[in-house]
Amino acid sequence: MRSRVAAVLLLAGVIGAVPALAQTVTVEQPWARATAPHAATGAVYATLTAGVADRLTGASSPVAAQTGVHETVQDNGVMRMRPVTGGLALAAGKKIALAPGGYHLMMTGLKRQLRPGESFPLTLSFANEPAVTVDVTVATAGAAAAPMGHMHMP
Ligand SMILES: [Cu+2]
Repeated sequence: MRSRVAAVLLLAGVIGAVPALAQTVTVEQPWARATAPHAATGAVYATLTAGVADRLTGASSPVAAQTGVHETVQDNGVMRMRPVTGGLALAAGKKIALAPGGYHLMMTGLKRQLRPGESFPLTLSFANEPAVTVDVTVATAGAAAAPMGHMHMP
């Protein structure tokens, strides 16, 4: 931590302004499942890679009152969701998948229906670096992965 602070101060001296903390997280293929009319909740999935160890602490979107980090766990054979307390750990350089059946961003208090093909903004917050806003693509209600049109083939 101390060396990071020193580096920031040094940089500030060099360019004469306080720089923003470095952005190292990339967010790939953010998508959500379509919802039924008047549904109160929705889930967002994506693949996150952080350049340095960090934590995904939460998110926000204009389409929902609240968004939190959740995980789906097996509890005596029953699938349950629970909040990830303290945020989701992101190891440096490792891809972390938020996907159906595992980690996801849970939107509660949905303000409108999410329809297939549309998109909406979502801002992800991290413990150690600036928030990132992405465009979330809405897939069909039963989709298991991101819509094909938005796949980034290597
Ligand atoms: Cu959930």
